[in-house]
Parts: sequence; C-alpha cells; structure tokens
Amino acid sequence: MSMKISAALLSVYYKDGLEPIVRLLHQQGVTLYSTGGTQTFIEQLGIPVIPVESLTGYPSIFGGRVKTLHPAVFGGILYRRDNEGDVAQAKEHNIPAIDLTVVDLYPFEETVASGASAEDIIEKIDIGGISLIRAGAKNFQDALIVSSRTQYADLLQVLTETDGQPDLETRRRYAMEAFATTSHYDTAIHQYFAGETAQKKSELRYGENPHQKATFHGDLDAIFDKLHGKELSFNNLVDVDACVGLIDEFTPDVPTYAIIKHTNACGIASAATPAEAYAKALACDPISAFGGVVITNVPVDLATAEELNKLFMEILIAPDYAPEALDLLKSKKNRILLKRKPVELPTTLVKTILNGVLEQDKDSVTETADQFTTVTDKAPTDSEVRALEFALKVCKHTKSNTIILAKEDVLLASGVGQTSRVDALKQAIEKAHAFGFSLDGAVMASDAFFPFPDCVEIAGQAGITAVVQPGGSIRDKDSIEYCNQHGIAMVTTGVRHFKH
Ligand code: 93A
Repeated sequence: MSMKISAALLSVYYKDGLEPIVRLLHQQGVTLYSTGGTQTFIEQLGIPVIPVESLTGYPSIFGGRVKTLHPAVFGGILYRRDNEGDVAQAKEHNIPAIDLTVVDLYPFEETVASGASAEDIIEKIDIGGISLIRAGAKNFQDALIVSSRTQYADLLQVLTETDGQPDLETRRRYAMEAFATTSHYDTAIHQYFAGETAQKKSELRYGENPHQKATFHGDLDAIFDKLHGKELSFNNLVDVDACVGLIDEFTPDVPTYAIIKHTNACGIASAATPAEAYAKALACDPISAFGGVVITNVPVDLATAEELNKLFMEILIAPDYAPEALDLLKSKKNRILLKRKPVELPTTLVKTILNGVLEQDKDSVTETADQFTTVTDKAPTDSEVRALEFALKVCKHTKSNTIILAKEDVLLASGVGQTSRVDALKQAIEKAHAFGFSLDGAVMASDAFFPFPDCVEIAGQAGITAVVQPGGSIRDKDSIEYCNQHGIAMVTTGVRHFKH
C-alpha cells in the first residue's frame, strides 16, 4: 500500500545533505513545514516553507526546548488516515496531515565527546525531535519517518522511484530504523548519566607496572587543563582520581591541601591560609609525600607555590594558579600541573572482576555532626566534633581497614589497608609518634565498627579523647564501657565506609 506525501515536516540539526531532498519535495508539490534553523535554511534555497509556529500558534519557547511539542504537530503525524473518528477530529481541530517527517537529532554523543560542560550536554538531549521520530515511526501505516542523515541518499532514491509515494514495506523499514536511532540515542544518554561514557581512549605508556599494557578510556581534557609536565601514567591517573574524590569533601571556603600516595592521603589539612594548610599537610608525613600527588581546593598563590616547589611531587592539581605561582612551578620539567575544570564527575563506579563487571554508586555519604549520636556519658567538645568530622572525611577515602587520627582540621596519621583494625590503629599511632605528634586530645575515626574493645583501649592509652565509628557491633557496649571508664567521648554514625 502506498501513500502520497503531501506535507512534510523537516527539523534537522545538521543541514548538510538536506538541499536535494528539499528541492525534490518541492518539485513533487509537497507542502513544507519546518523549525527555526531548518526553516531559514530552506528559505535561503528560495523554496517556500511554513514555520511550525503557524501550525502550533506558539513561538519556539524556553530557548528552543519547546518548538514542535504540540498536538497540531503530533496529531498531524499520528492520526489514522483510515479512521473516521481520527479524520473527523483532525478536521475539527484544524490539524493538517504530516506525511513525512525528517529529523536529525541534537548531537548528544558528539557533545559529550567534545568535553562540553554538563549544562551544554543536558541541553543537547533532544526531546521534540526524538518524539517526532517515535510518532512518525508509530504511524508508519500512514507516514514516513526519516530519523537520520545517513538515510538521505536512500530517501532521495525512494522519493524519486515512487514519485513521492513510498510503499508500506519501505515505511516499515524506516520505522524500524527510527526505533534503532531512538534506542541508540537514549542508550547514550543513559550511559552518560551512568558515567559510562568511555568515548575517548588513549594508550598509556604502560599499566601499573612496565610489563603491563594499558589504555585509558575517558576524556581527561574534559576535566583538566594540563598546564605543564609529562604524560600522566596509569598510576598517576589512579592517584588523581583518589585526590579528586578526597578534596571534593572540602568546600573551597576553607583552604585545604592534600597529599596522596598510592591513593591514600599521607597528609591533609585545612587552615586559614593556603600556605598554612599545605605546611600542615606536608608535616603529617614528609617522607611519604616525596613523589606524591598534591591537590588543593583553592587557587595556588605564590607563597604556597614557593613551598610546593621544594617538594618532589608527581602532580599538582588546583582550581587555578596565580600567574607567578605557575611560572615558578613550571621550573621543574616533568612536574605535571593540572587545572581542574568545574565539571561534575560520574556518580557510578565500575570495576571488572572474574568474567564480569561490578557496578555501584560511589560512596557519596558524608556525615556531619548533626548525624552523630553520642553513645558515651561524655559528649565530644566542639573542637573534637570538628576534628571528628574532618577525620571521617579522610577515613572515607582511605583503604580499609583504616584508622584516622586527627586534631582539629589536620591529619596526624593514618593506618591504611590493614587486614585488622588493631593493626591499622597501631600503625597510625606509631607514625604519629615517629613524626613527633602528641596524640593527647586527638580524635580517631574508624571506617567500620569495632568488633572488640581492643581499639578503644589502645587509643585511650595513646591519649585519644574522642572516637567516631559506625556502631552496630554486638560488642559495642564493651567499647562504650571502656570509653566511659576513661573519659573518652564516642559518637556513632550508622554508616560504614569500607574502601577496597
Ligand atoms: O529542544 S527540543 O527537544 N524541543 C523541541 O520541541 C524540538 N523539536 C525539534 N528540540 C527540538 N527539535 C530539534 O531541533 C530537532 O531534533 C533538530 O535537531 C533541531 C532542529 O532545530 P532548527 O530547525 O531550529 O535548527
């Protein structure tokens, strides 16, 4: 069964390749309707075209977000030509038939791949166009839907050979292709939201070790401006990721510096000035800081750059650099200087295991003091509460099992990636002492509950006066009892922060 194309709606993002189609349709006496940019294009060819606004009675509104979304447009595509009721309603509401719809969607995938901002990417989610495609495809019995520029050559042939009267089989084939287009489009949007857009890839010199081959699937340029230095390595990328996750816990109203080694913080501090924050972060463990990755949430000023310049570091990441700070830091040839762009990162984490892939939400929960439940007789002091909040943020981004020791907004020491919590604590205490810190009045954060009271016993003996932990062990009361006997404050959060 063939149908005669009398009217067509053209709404295409890229206008290339459209001209011969417009000319042919015009020759075949087809009435053309079109949206803004496409209309201008057709007018420039000297071919009459009716703006879609005169169908809808509405201008294009909300920055073009709503231009074709109207019953007069969708009715014209969707009404059943052999259904008396539909035909009567179309007449009643003054809805002319649209027999051919030609759409080229907003280039969503290209926009993601270009490293555009999240805002630009969202604007490139086509709503009207994709709906037109679905409508035209649904009513393939009565209409022809062209959903991609790749079909233009075939369309020209069909229109020519059939004299503008494509048969049912062709219309059904175009409908099938249309649904392939929409499902591909929506999958790309889903993948973007799921953080799976591995659009770009770059070969790395090697993987975790020189004998391992490696590739990065992603687009670093979308996140950073690389201002200076050598290529990022596999391990650099892993550390950069860890740095970004950690620093994003801290709002830029308080200058914070963190130094990362093998994904764990070996120093982090917030302070009144950037230079002070850096000095305190470095003091935590200046030995581990050698060859580390440094990140800050504030622009790098000259005073801090002068200190940073003394450290052998792989990478420095900052939201910005004062020009003189940048000049100074560029003095080391290989040092990588990254300027972070204000883009949002995916909220999903993907990891291969065995013959499959594990996918989970990133750990986005950060507890603040109002979520603390004091479980001991003694409540933490205000300064302990501040230190507990700080320690928890660091704890969340440190490999399990972990214990974080802090005072105010400064990391004193941590025990990382231990197979027992007691070992993590012992490691932290030993490190704190080795770098000359007194633990009297320090606080402790634990990523998971204490199965036995041994941790609080050791911590209490070391001088710790306040503890935060998720709670939930059947032996919580043993730890609480020890704290009560020794004047230690303990708060629970109910949230575990394992990181493997
Ligand atoms: O923002 S939209 O989703 N809202 C709409 O109502 C709409 N209708 C068509 N985008 C919409 N379109 C798209 O506009 C088409 O898919 C096409 O990509 C583009 C053509 O716009 P113009 O003709 O103004 O260049």
